[in-house]
Amino acid sequence: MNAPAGALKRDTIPRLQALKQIERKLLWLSAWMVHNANHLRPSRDGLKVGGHQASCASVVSILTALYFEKLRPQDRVAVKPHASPVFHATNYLFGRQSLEKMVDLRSFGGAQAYPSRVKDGPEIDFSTGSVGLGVAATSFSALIQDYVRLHGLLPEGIPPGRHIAIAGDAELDEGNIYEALLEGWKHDVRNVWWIVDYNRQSLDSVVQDRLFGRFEGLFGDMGWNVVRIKHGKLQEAAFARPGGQVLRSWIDDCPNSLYASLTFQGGEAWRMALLADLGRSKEVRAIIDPLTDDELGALMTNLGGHDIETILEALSAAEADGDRPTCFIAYTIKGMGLPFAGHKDNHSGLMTREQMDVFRTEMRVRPGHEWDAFEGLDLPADMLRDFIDACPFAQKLAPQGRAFAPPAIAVPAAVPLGKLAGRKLSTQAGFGEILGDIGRAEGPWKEAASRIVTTSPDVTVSTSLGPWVNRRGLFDRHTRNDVFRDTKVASMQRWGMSPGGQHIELGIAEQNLFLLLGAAGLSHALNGARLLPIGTVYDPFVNRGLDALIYACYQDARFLLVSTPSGISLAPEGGQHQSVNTPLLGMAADRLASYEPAYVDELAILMRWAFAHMQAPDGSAVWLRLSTRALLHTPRALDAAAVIAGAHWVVPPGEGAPIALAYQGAVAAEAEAAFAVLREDVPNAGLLAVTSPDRLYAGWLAAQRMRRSGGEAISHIETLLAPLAPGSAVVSILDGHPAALAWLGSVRGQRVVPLGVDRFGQSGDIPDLYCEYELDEDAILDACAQALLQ
Ligand SMILES: Cc1ncc(C[n+]2csc(CCOP(=O)(O)OP(=O)(O)O)c2C)c(N)n1
Ligand SMILES: [Mg+2]
Repeated sequence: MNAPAGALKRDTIPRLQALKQIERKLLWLSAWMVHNANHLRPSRDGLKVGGHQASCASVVSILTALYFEKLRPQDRVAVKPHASPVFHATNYLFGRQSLEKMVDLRSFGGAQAYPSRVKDGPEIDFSTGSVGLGVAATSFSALIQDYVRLHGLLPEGIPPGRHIAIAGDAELDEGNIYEALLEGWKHDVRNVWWIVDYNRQSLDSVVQDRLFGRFEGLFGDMGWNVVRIKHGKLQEAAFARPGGQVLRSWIDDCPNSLYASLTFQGGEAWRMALLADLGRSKEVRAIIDPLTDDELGALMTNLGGHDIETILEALSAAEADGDRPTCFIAYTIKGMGLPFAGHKDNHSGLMTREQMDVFRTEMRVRPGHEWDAFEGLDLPADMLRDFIDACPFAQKLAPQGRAFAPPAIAVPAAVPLGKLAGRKLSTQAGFGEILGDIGRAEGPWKEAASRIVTTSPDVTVSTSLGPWVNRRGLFDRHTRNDVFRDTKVASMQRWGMSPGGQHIELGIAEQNLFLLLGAAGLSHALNGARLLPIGTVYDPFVNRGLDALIYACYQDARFLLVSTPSGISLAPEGGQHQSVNTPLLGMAADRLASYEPAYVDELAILMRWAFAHMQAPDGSAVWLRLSTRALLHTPRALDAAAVIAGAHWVVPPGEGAPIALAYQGAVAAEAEAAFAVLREDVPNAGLLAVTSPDRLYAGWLAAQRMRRSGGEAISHIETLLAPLAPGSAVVSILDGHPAALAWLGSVRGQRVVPLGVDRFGQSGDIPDLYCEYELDEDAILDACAQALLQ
């Protein structure tokens, strides 16, 4: 990255003046964009379109200072969800957002209501929308940046970036923020800034007074620098005058609600309130009496978060402080500069047409020129264009902009797999063995293995990552010896930590697991360094991190999730450890291909495929639901394509067969036993191994869509079920919610008797539990009898 040609030119432009012009334009464009969407586009459904003019106005100065002065192209930013319009406007000024999309804000194909990587394009570093997640994501992306840097994977000449969240103050109510803070502290995360838009308003209300004191304490405890950006230059100048400290104390002590209400009411109300409390001070009167109402209003609302100079000073001081994580509490006013500034109900408030007309006049925007980038400003357009083009942030990192697109890492034809025949092995144990063997480093997997990074929320050993970790070590920015090993205490686990380690050990918080997988799964785009992230977790606790998992998928992050153990097959552990709903989650989650193999030969096919699918342009993240239940492996030839497509016949049905069993996962043994008995009565019955209801279902829907649009397609499950007789029956069995397979009957109009778990589990052994929940051989045969009689 050479200095841009315009950099010199930029130095000749009065910088603060230019920034203030941009600030003004962002305020206008964001308010106009929302206005246009709500008032000027015809509505076909009568729904309110919405948008957040007040939330945008709150951060206009912060965005201006950051994007047009401080940010470097390698910096990565999560912008608070409700600042989406002003963020789109920012990108528009950089030429990275189109006019058409802004005109179409919140309509189909237009700019998204909340910033979206996938829908708005790669200039969005992090999607935001579910409050709290984008903020925390920056801490994990900073950790991943350190990881790739210390592994020597960053592209040459690209210095590490800063990972920045512009957060709404109510986002700090979300618990995931504090989980992330604690985890960040453990990993000594650097290069993170969180800039809190402290407008002291959320959606419903004005937030508690002096909350900042709590934030300061919490962040300080986690090793963060906390910087308050409280007063602007006007206020500081007033405070420096005789009596100024009295005024400062009054502002500092003013309850949030009163401050907001006075802001809304304006200069006259400020004067009455100040005179009532401080009217006897001649010095204070000397400050406020000469001011007009408007000037007094401007002074009282001149908070630090609206003063570009003050913001820049605070950011520069933090830069000089190095890479220490820093939280800026920027005092702002929600709706600043708009008619509903400070009003507690302004979150979804929209300016009326009349208010917009007044605002347009104030902004000197001529009708018909509302979208012009430099309309009504005090500096010439070409000067501002030069200024923006020469911003450090305007520079490209890669030919296509700021997002990288490194090539895929080659994936060998097969994973290492020992002899399975005759062994009793669970899929979880098989996973541990395969990954451990990949971790031996030599041979065809050497390159791919060097890109694998594993992580687990305190269940590394119990999800069978042990052999891999023993070979590859734990990642830490600092080398730390394994004390147990050094003192020769016997242990199976070798837990030395170093910057070269390839396992990131997390605390128990599952949201952090998925936030980290999300960050690692975007490393190719954000860091230009492709990783193959694998996260392991107990299957039921996917629910605990579900929002962050969906968030990672929404961002199109690429990773392999291994959830194990699963289902009631985890017998003695009881109901809170036995998952029921996860197969349905796998079906319902977009950009997540979900599988549940029963045997390790299937697992081996799927693991190899997953490493490729995670990297394919039209691929996705992959989820493997595994089990600790050991099954006897017998030699067989498998159709890999069928395993990947979601199902294969273990015993194909004869033409016109009246019944088939379809099993998924660890209940294979019961299905096989029942099938042996069934075949005595129905010799042409079939036995179907389902590896992925998710893929089967997706394929079926896709084929139907294709046919509806006149194309020809037949899905894998349609082909598989074709030999069965019309009106035949399918008994489906899985250790999870039966609805995951109950739909099979709709494919060709067959009758399904679905077996599975639809109640909370409990402790027991497998025979007792499979009997109670109707998954054992008898239950399957009963279901077959019922199916054949129907
Ligand atoms: C997880 C989640 N819960 C609830 C919401 C609905 N919601 C949208 S904005 C908001 C309050 C935001 O307040 P703040 O973060 O202070 O933003 P600002 O004041 O800057 O608009 C809430 C509760 C959401 N988007 N995400
Ligand atoms: Mg707020």
